[in-house]
Amino acid sequence: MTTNATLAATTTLAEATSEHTDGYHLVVGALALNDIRTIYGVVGIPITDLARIAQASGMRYIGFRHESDAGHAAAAAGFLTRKPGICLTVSAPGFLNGLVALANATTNCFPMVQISGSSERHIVDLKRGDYEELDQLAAAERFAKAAYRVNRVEDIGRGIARAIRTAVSGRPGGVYLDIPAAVLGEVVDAAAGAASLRRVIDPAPRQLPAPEAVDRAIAMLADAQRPLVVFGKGAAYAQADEQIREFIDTTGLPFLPMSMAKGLLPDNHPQSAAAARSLALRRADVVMLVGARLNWLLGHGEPPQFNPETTFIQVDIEPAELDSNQPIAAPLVGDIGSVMGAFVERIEPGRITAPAVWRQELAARSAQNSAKMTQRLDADPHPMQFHGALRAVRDVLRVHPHAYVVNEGANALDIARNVIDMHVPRHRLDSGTWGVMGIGMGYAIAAAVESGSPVVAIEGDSAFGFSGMELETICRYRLPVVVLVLNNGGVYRGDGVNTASADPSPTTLMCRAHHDRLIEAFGGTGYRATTPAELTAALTDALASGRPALVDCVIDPRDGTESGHLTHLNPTGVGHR
Ligand code: ADP
Ligand code: TZD
Repeated sequence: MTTNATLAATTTLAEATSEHTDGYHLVVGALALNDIRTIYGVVGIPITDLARIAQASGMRYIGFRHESDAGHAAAAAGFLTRKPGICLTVSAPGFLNGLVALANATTNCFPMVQISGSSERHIVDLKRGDYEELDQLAAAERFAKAAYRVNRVEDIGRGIARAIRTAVSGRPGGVYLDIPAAVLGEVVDAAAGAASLRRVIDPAPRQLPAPEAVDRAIAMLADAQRPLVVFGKGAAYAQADEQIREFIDTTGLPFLPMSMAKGLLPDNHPQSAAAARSLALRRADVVMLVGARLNWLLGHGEPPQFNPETTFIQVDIEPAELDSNQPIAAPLVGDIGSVMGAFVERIEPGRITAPAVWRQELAARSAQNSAKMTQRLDADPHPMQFHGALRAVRDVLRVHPHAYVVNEGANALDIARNVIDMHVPRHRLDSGTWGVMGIGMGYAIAAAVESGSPVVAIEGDSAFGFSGMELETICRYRLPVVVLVLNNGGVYRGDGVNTASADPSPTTLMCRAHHDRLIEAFGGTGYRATTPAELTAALTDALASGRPALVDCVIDPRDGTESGHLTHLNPTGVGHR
């Protein structure tokens, strides 16, 4: 069957000359043959022509202002589509700028491929001082799932196929592909070049669990007094939405979504234990992890977050993950779609239920916590605080359930995660496993490019600064992205004082900066909101326009906790409140 991608590949190759092609065209042809439709990057020597040729072939090239942002965009595209996002970087410094995103993607288990041009091998390897000299392959090796180099033009098809399969199969991650400038420029016979390209068949083959492993887990859930299912971003990534819904519906089990699994099942689902999170984790006797690791985000599965008697079931595609923190009593290795499908098939009707006493315990705590939260959200102090601002955002987003939410910061992240309900799978993208700042604009751009849907980026003012220049990219491509800067004038808070000198304190940022004016420089619409009502009006208006916009949300500099919810990780142990 001839697909659009194969057509594009053929056209691209034909364009080189009727008889000859080169490394540039082969890279684009190989990507097109594997249904890659978008490249994110920053151009320069030696990859500028690669971007031009990609555009000429009908592929989209989205040009950024910094490679970290392009890399984060590629990672987000990988998470959203289950196809590796592609990030294109120039040699040495551009490569290194992109490497943060590649490492972050690997940590988050997002598939992406960073393709970087590199300088002359025979000069680099003797350290003779080439233009942008760096042994990039060696540097990338430690920070990626895998790193490869293409040394011959005839290996371009093989290299790209290998990078794609490595990125998406098993536990997804970031792959580095080094292509020296000389290989890109090498001219070869067009027919031989076309014949060297490969289409990867079934890049992430299903991995089925053993039936006895499923039965072991079913027996544990059937005997549990206080069972709990925890969904992580691996479950969202797996696109096994149907199987997961069926499992939760047939068992009636309570569940907790990790932050990027929010919306996999709607946050207002009656079995969601999100509003009783601490109690659910602390009291559960059997916890089933589905695409979620027992890392720091879950207190390593230890007290005080968990009960020391808890037994664990874990569903993961990566066998080495199991037992990494707590002993796993029922390991299930496989892809989440296959594993959850096997559960649904093998559970006899009525075998697994959520005991009524447990359901009531969770419901009572949820009601209590929700009442407290409502009280906080309804308070309307002036100056505006995080909760009031985020209540306004929540209410507007309720009428836009298909909008993507990107979220970073400390308080801006922790509070928004709790306040903003998600109703659709894979619509929330945030700082993730590393708690990294700087993903904001890259993730937002990828979400808009890949989906065409509106995106609302909820940003701490410090967090926004890491990728803020991409406002120009958002405006240049006219993307439907609304950036909300929760501006409390500081890292965490804006009232830091330097008692030692006249310099600003380490946490101080420019008090009362007008971030709204930044986007105006590029033709977008800037708003400034000092009350929840103004924020409601601005966000409503911005979403209705479908145009790039930024709302500077003026927050009380005294609101926010140092390190957000991570006060316990501060070495001094004292967060300022
Ligand atoms: P969270 O931060 O949301 O708790 P993590 O990133 O810690 O989630 O965990 C995601 C887990 O999901 C990883 O251990 C990864 O190996 C696993 N995973 C990713 N994709 C799949 C898949 N298709 N099938 C099974 N497990 C997967
Ligand atoms: N650099 C990187 C790349 N990642 C980080 N996580 C940090 C620095 C440290 N850091 C945090 O962990 S949160 C944060 C930083 C700098 C910013 C918090 O301030 P904010 O958010 O304005 O973004 P709030 O809402 O005011 O807390």
